[in-house]
Amino acid sequence: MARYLITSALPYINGIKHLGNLAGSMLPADIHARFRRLQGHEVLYICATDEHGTPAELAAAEAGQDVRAYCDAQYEIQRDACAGFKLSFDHFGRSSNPPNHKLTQAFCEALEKNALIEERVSKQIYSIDDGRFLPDRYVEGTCPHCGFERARGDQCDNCGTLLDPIELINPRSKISGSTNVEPRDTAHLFLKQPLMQDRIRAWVDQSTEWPPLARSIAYKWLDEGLIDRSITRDLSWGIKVTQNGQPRPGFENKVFYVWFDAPIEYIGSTVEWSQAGGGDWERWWRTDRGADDVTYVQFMGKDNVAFHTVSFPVTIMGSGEPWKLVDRLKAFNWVTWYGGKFSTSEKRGIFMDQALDLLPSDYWRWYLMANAPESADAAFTLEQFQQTVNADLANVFGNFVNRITRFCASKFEGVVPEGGAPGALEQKLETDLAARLKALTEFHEQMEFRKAAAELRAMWAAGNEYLQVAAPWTAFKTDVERAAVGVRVGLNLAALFAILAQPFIPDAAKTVLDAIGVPDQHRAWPKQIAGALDALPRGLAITPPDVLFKKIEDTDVAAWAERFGGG
Ligand code: B3M
Ligand code: ZN
Repeated sequence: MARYLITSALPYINGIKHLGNLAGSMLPADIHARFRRLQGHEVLYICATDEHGTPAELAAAEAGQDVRAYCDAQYEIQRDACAGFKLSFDHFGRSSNPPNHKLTQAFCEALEKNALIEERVSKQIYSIDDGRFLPDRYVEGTCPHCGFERARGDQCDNCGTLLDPIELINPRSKISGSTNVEPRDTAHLFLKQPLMQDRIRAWVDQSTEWPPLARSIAYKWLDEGLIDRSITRDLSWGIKVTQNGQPRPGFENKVFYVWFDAPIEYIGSTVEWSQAGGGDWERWWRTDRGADDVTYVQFMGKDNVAFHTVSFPVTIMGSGEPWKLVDRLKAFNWVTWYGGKFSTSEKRGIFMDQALDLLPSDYWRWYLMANAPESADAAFTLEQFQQTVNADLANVFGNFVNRITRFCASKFEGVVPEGGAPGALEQKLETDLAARLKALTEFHEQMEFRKAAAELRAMWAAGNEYLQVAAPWTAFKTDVERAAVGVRVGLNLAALFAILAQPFIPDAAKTVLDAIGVPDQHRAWPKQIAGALDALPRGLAITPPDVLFKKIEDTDVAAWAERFGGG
């Protein structure tokens, strides 16, 4: 038994996430966590909302709410949507909670002791009418690179260039629209990342378990050369800057930059878990307290990779303290909405809460992972969603379970038949499934979600083929013993398929396992197929479940396309 610490990128607090966000971090992390738990490993799956920075303040202002009240409300909305999708977090915390404040301040102080922090005066945009500095997204203006007139202070959405607000041409305040702005001096803390460049490179060199996408992004940043990074902002909402545990002079109106404190919340949320009675958090994070035998796995979208492979490791290593670093990292491309962007404001795409109003979570979980954006971006289309759900879940898995359990109920009194002996057909099935189970397990271990889903689907299909040939409904008329074998093997297959489906579609899997009466202790991930086709006690009473998956109709697709802006 091993120990796995699993984190998924922390969703921003500014509004409910869309299906693409879900597919690129939280959902695959959940599937991996469930898989590792089924294997019998000790798993701690941690996530939280990312609540600081200008996006949170601006969204609160737009909603006409105080930022703390806004975050409180949004946290509950996101937490409930995650619960609706059956994301099995051990803890879902908040980056605004006290543990993160303490940790973030302590990290900065440790970095400063190691001469990695420098206080430096630089020019920032000051709005005279608003009486404040305008960091990041608080200022808009014309992009100096492409001429786009609505570029944000931190990034131009037209050409994608990362910007410093001071570079904008014709800057104006996002708060008041005022152009009465000027550059003014303000002090900030800078993290001297170049001093850590060699150590980070050496660590990336030996992080051979990262996938190519993550490694190449890390090397790109290292090759371009790390720069001193400002880790504070002129904002009021966030984590206050301290020195020796006291408010840092000159920083009374400043807080840490959101990307400095957000990854620290992985630890903060684990402390929250501990405070809520979860257990000893240091065992998971401090290598001097037992965390050196933890495997730490992170899940995220590709735009977050540099922050996790370079910036956060600079914080961790630079502290000089024995913190756990990431061992394996899984990064995803984008899920697009018919090839374009999901957009809240333009009502394009389906968001997490809306999805659950339409269909149960398993439908979405299956589709999103069977088409996971692993090697390239993946387009979500309602037509493909319909096709995948109907083919895989309704016709293959659902139909298999319904057919065999109903036939058992009508012809074998609803109990696992006693008689008959398996033959060549069963032997061939077992050989085939043994190879597939090995592949399925490896794909899960390698976090290859598309391949894992395809392999599971292939096992379900092999079961259907078996039933097609064994045809107990035909055999029953001439050879009851033969039919008994078909039914017994069929019921055992239904149980096996449900056990293996638990990470992807936990609710439907549970319905099947409950209907067949598989006790909890027999729902673990199987190491081999041998015995699995005759695992249910003969004579065990089963109940056919209700229809597992209803088909998605063309009329549904048409209605949803209209409502969510389909192709
Ligand atoms: N909130 C960005 C994002 O959701 C950011 C991730 C933080 S992970 C520490 O893409
Ligand atoms: Zn631009």
